[in-house]
Amino acid sequence: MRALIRGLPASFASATAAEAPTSPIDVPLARRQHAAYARALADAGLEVRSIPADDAFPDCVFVEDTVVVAGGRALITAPGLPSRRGEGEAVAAALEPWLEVVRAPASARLDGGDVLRVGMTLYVGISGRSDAGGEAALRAAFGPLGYRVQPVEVPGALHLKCVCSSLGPGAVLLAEGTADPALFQDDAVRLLMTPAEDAYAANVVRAGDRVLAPAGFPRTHALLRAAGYDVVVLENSELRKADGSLTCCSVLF
Ligand code: CIR
Repeated sequence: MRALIRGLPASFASATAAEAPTSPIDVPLARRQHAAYARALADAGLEVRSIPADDAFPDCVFVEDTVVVAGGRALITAPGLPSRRGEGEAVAAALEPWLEVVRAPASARLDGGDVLRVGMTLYVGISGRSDAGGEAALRAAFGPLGYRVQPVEVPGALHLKCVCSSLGPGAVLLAEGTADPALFQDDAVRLLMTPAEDAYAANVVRAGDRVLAPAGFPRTHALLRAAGYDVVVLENSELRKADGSLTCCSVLF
């Protein structure tokens, strides 16, 4: 498996945040945290490809939002935040050697952070960033490949994957008190629940046979370990200040 990541721009201190952080983003520390993340992906056996940052896009390190990959196809999204439109072009160029690249219409709103694939279902958060046009774009791109698209309301969260993430084929980690667990039952999933206070830790990256999880959530780490996962804990404080979680910084394909 490969992971596409993107460099952290010099402009990262001006990345978008729903709420101003209590202390400013420490860009050198953010770079070190991002480098440790890239190393953890490589150590888990993934072939890591990196594309250069573009300082014109302070949020471009959050490469997940620019593309949805399934069934050998890459849908370049139409990000819901106007300042992020245009980030996807470099991503399209990087993925073209491996995947069939298609594009969402400009009228749609769709962030990759809103899309969770479980088996042949693409769950899409209908959020402040993704709308019915984004859902339609997903259906147009992936319906012909056999994927079902299931919208999920995510009130109060930036993206669907702020409250859940994939733990590998047929397995999902979900924060209590957020999306309805029954939503996932059709996909015969193994569902693990994080306590509501650990909602941020519901976003993990399954990489090879490891699970990369954010530091500071020992209960969730213990829960994952008890379920048999090999957990790698990563510091993510500076990316979190810009509303970033772990999945945001890579696209696995
Ligand atoms: C944004 O507001 O778009 C970025 N500052 C954070 C994006 C986080 N992406 C993600 O959760 N997939």
